[in-house]
Amino acid sequence: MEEICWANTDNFEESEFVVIGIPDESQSHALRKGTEEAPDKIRQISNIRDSFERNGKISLGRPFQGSEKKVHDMGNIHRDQIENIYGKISESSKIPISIGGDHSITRQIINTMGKKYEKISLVYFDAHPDFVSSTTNYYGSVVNDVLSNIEIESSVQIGIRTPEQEELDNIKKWNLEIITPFDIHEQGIKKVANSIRNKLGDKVYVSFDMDCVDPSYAPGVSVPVPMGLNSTDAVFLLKEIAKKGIIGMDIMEVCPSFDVKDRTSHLASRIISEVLYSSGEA
Ligand SMILES: [Mn+2]
Repeated sequence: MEEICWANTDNFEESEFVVIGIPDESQSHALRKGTEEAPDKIRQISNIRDSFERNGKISLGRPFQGSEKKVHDMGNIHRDQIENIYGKISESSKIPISIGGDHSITRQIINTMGKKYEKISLVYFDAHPDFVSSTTNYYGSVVNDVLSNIEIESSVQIGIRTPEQEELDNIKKWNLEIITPFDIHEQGIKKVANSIRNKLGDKVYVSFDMDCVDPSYAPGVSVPVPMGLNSTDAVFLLKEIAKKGIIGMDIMEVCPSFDVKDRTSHLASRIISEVLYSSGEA
């Protein structure tokens, strides 16, 4: 298996960040299938598009700002290994960067990390709130399924634009803050970034469903919704959040078989690099 091009150590012990692929879509109800192909595809595209060969040597197209971090790519794991492996990762205070797979994987990651970290501030980038409570343990009920491990007052959802009524009722009931693409349009990206940073606690977990981004930038997702974030705004927010420091991040729902010229996998690779390089920088 190829490693993501941002990985620079084979030694788990010395790494600060750990990349883990979870190629599983067994709890998705989406009509589009294929998110299980994303971890390997994103790694492959990272090596093709984010590196350059100069006189026989490979160099990375690194982000413009920030510094390199020690990154280890653990390869792919099965869904039923999450508790064991993420227990080990969080016990050693390493920061997991997970690549799905369907979004329900986030439930298992947060509920495992919640055994070490209390009051997790969840930053949930998504077109969908995933706050269904009438059905649980699938890709549409993630926020409901992690409620006991997050601090909802310091959590936020970004990019939401197609909630079900049941989800609107839950958002209201729990007083969860929502930032829609129209809010960003109206207030400006810098103001939105500042208000998010002021709201978050010191244990921040970022879950990034690629469908928060507009389908023109990210066509290869399992449930595309028009009128999303542009890629620069999404990454600007991610970087501003990462600068404060995060305990973990995931990038979910990339669906390579519906992509256009691997555009979405390339964006996913760039997002991982920008978060890695920005992390803890301010
Ligand atoms: Mn979604």
